[in-house]
Amino acid sequence: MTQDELKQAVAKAAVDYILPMLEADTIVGVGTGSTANLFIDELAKHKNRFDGTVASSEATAERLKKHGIPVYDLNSVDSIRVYVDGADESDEHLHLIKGGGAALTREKIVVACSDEFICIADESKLVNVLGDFPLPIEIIPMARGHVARELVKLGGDPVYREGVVTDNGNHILDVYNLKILDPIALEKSIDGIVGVVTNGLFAKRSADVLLLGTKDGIKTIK
Ligand code: ABF
Repeated sequence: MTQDELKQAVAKAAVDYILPMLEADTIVGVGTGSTANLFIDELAKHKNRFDGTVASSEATAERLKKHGIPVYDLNSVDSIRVYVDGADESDEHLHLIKGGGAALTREKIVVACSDEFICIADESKLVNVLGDFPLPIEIIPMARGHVARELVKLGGDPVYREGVVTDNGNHILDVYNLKILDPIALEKSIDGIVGVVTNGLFAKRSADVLLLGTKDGIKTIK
């Protein structure tokens, strides 16, 4: 199976996984990226089974609206039953690297407000040690130099993501050559750097379930 076929399979598996959770007043949190887009297209087939969604990016909100799925402002909903999103890497403990799609801040906010976080990915995303994928960091533009210098002290090689402005008007540094042996500790260290808005380690609050699309079928990792 191709990577796209694996993404399609895991997107459908995610809809099947959450269907029993859905009630008339249920709000679903929706991630960003190509796997999340396939999830949206599958979810649309059941849009009458739940109330609506909270989106993790403008791109996701637009796709949901095109399907006629209500998109609510996070501040107007009481709770989010489940959040479904992709990732760039996951280790076996469901610690994630996210942010390749530059949506990490709103993703992390919606994760924090969700009862359950289902990560969906193809098998290429599962790694033993996080860090082969460069760690995205959303930063306040004026602090780029300061944050970069602090990241070097942590052992990384930060690279400014040219031409990208996030939905929040901020910039991204991608940090290469990190061997992330303690994701929670590194997430806390980076969060302490003045000028950092969000870092792409989702470890303090990891996924609850990883649905992994593999050539041998869908694996459920908890
Ligand atoms: C998003 O999913 C981002 O955090 C991450 O970069 C992306 C993975 O994209 P894809 O599903 O296209 O591989 O949540």
